[in-house]
Amino acid sequence: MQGSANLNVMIKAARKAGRSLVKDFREVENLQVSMKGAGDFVSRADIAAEKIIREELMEARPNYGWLAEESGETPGTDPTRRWIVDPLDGTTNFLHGLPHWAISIALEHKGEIVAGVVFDAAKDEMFYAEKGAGAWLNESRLRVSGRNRMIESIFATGLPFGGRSDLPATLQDLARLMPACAGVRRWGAAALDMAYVAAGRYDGFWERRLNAWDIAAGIVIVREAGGLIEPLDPAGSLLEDGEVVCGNEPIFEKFSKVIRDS
Ligand code: 2AM
Ligand code: CA
Repeated sequence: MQGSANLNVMIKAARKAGRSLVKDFREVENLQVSMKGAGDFVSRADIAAEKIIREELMEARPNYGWLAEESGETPGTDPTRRWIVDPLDGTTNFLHGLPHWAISIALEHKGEIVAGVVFDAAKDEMFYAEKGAGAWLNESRLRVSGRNRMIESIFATGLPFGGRSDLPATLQDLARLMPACAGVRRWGAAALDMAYVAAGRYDGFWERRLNAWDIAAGIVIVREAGGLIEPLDPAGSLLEDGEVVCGNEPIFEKFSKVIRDS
């Protein structure tokens, strides 16, 4: 796909940060003897990746606003455009040497996500989309799956960690969904879960209590692949609530009904 200048800037930034993170990921295994040491190392890797992305994006578009996991929000002189960045989604996987983590970069224009990049650097899978130009994985066009039977479908979610208060709600979701479907997966990187829905690898995904930077890029990637994505509360806001349900179009109504039927 011939992307816009903005998309090319985003992809370049993701590749550059990806090289840095892949190098650090190889080091992580050597540090596993001391979890504290490994944790600090991963925090530094995360911050370094964010710095690389920020430098690339801000050099190209110095007037855009900025929202990212590590450095928070900086308004731009152009109030209509904002980068939304998670330099390392799936940090816990990275720390444990699990090759399932990604860089997520989105561009918001007037409150709408117009371009998104989710880069799985360990597997060299670049998922990207631009409004009106389709969703892509490396050189191939993406399309959500066509499955329309719940019992044949696989869904992904994120399970609450570290005492998060949404555990009871998620366990109830699972109790309703698991008997009705072919399986539930939980990998711990929301940006990749959404990219996998776009790629037809999962038929749907839902999760509570996410942040804007976890889901921003995934929103446009899912939509451009022909999927549907909504806030869990139909009257809510995707980016502000961080509670999302998405899936291929044929399954979405049945799937979202099971998830919302709490
Ligand atoms: P992060 O790796 O950027 O923090 C998975 O449920 C989602 O929750 C991920 O996108 C992950 O993003 C986020 N998350 C935050 N803290 C987490 C933790 N301690 N364990 C697992 N996921 C976490
Ligand atoms: Ca994240």
